[in-house]
Amino acid sequence: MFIDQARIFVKAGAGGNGCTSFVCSKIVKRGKADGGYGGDGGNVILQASKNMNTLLDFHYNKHFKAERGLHGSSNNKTGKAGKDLFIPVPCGTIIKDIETGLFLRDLVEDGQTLIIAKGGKGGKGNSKGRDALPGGTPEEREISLELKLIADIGIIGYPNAGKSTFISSVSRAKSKAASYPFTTKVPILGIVKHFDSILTFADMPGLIDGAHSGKGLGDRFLKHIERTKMLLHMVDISMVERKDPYQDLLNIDRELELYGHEISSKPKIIVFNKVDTLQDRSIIKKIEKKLGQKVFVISSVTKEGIKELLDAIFEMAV
Ligand SMILES: Nc1nc2c(ncn2[C@@H]2O[C@H](COP(=O)(O)OP(=O)(O)OP(=O)(O)O)[C@@H](O)[C@H]2O)c(=O)[nH]1
Ligand SMILES: [Mg+2]
Repeated sequence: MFIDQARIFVKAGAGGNGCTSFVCSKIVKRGKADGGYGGDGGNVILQASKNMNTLLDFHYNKHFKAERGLHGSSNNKTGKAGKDLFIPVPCGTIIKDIETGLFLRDLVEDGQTLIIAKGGKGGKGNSKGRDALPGGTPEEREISLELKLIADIGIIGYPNAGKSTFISSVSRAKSKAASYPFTTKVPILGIVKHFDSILTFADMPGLIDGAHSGKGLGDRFLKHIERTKMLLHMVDISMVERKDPYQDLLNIDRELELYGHEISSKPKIIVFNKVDTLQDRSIIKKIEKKLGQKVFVISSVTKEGIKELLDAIFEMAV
């Protein structure tokens, strides 16, 4: 399941207490102070990982706690520090503090980290000629995680246009394709290699009229194309006798514009899919003329036009 929002509680480890101890012998009852320091508590650290693509885990597991530091002991022995707790999150996770509403960080690159709760410092022992101190208090906070996918190309269009068939034909992504609308329920990422270059494509659930205001969960999905460099707008040309592809393009463009967040100003390639079903292709020229823009004509089934399309996408986006 793809989940793109979560709330979690994080608590770092407490610092270990400093120790009060004196060297004793048969003669000297209370000799030199030798109480060791307490160990530092472990931090809680969020770390972006390219191996994760959903926040689903955080719906089952909401509480995270790092190890505490151990107390100091006699003979100047420092307590063992608590281990840091690393929490992997998908690349593209935006972190906010719930209490203050403050934006904390956007973890984008694989391996990037954020210390989200600092462990308490270990307390000083009495060995330095002063009283021992207790361990420091660890930080704790409630945070929200919001995933906005990181992909180069967003594949958008009405349901059933052939978006998933296309991504499955050019990448190893297994995006279910079927002859009914709304087959794709969550964005699916696919890595496409073309000659020596690599781009990540996001196969989006189909958009419908009113998507910008939440129809068909459109607004939830549109946010995942906010960070793409470019859009690939796919239209089902086999429907030409029943549906006007030109109007389809305008309708979806309008949704992008109404959604905002500058997604309508992204560079866009228009693709007419399912050309294998057309007897008469003259309609394509007519629509191109109306649009004043070149459209790419492909068949994800026969692979016609796919190479030319990838050439153009990679030329524009790499
Ligand atoms: N003839 C033909 N059929 C195609 C082509 N591409 C896709 N299809 C068919 O069109 C139907 C819809 O394909 P999908 O890839 O599921 O479409 P989608 O745009 O991902 O649909 P949603 O996930 O519902 O938005 C399936 O039955 C595909 O087999 C094509 O190039 N030619
Ligand atoms: Mg699909």
